[in-house]
Amino acid sequence: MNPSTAATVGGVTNHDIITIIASFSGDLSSMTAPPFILSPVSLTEFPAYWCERPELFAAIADAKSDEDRALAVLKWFISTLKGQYTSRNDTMGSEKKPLNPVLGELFYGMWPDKGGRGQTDLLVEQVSHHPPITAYVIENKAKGLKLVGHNAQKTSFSGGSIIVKQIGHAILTVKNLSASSASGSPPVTEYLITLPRLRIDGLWYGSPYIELCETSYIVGGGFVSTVEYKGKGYFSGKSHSFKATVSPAPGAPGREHVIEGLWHTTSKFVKGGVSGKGDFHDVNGPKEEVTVVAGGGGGDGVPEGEMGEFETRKLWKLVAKGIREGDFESASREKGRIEVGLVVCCFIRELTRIAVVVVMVLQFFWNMQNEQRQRRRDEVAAGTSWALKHFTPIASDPIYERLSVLAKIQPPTEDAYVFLDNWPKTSPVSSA
Ligand code: CLR
Repeated sequence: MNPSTAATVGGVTNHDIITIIASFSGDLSSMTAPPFILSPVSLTEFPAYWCERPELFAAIADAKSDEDRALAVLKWFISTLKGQYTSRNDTMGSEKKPLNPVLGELFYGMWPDKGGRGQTDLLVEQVSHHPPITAYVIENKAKGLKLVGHNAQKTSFSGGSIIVKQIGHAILTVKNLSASSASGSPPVTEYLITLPRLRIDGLWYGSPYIELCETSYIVGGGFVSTVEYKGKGYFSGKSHSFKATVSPAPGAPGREHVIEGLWHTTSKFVKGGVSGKGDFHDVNGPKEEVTVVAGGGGGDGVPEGEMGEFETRKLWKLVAKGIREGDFESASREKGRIEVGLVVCCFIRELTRIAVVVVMVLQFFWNMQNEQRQRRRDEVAAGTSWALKHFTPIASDPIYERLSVLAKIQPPTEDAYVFLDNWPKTSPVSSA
């Protein structure tokens, strides 16, 4: 990323400096984060990144063979990475601390049908607060596609960066809509999708951004895709590099494909490929943001079009407004600062900005420890269990167990949240 452009968006203002100093009582956990490092978006909105190219998701259903489908799933997956991991830098200047969802928080959305690709629906529920776990479903009924997954993070600090291990996985189910009893093809094909490890770099410049590392897998439908991630200075020398190998699962027929490129722009086949086509994915074109819908009750008697108290956009409305206005203020002052051209003043502000990010990182780990303590307290205070609306937890996921062995994925089993298949009656909300 480019620290100099990041620095001109939502920088530190004199006002920020005064508030930060005035609010500091010596207790790190009591320090209020300045708006420039906070994002007004709750983590429950993040699962929408999985479908910002709905046509690529729908294309999975149109594949003609197992091999084609494995490539279509990989293409859709790789094409989500730009949104998942670089979009805050693109829209807000740097990676920021998202709002930490409350237990039971809900987010509903959809992507409309266009050109016969079918409507895709999104449902998200915060299924745990300590530790934070988010469960989601993305379904395109017309195409017989369903993605169910959950997400948690385990963070640590290494070599000046925050390392985020993603815990959880997703299962993509592809229904064979044309399956007749005679065709011999299975009625559903399941894919296990695991998630990459992240490194948050740029902390010492005060401009955090994400680099992906290590390996993630997509296993199912007779194929295993292994995606290796590398940053600057590794195989291509460029940041956001990846190399994906699609090979037949042990004992299954088919060819091997190898793809290399940059996940935030384009990639090419370096081995295999389909009918002479060298290009694999390209995410330079526009993406489609989710349309938020109110589902706060639908079936529960709440008037349609009205959001329930636990729906993300309503729940965080005032907080988000505060963060946005804080940012707006700094953005407009930033403009003034450039016009005046006070180099010394800028320099001091830059230093403060970096110091504040460092303090926020420290605070982040401090809070994590407190959270551990809180968790133990929560466990002791039994009896008060919150009823989840859309999911049931299971201790081990049989689909994960069956597919993970094919790529020797560790651990051999994981817990999961089973979707109750109770879509609410939702209605579009104006984006205003
Ligand atoms: C959530 C699941 C999404 C992908 C994704 C992208 C960005 C990640 C986020 C996940 C989890 C929370 C996260 C965030 C980037 C920064 C943020 C790790 C994995 C942490 C909590 C904030 C760090 C604070 C510094 C920026 C100061 O599919």
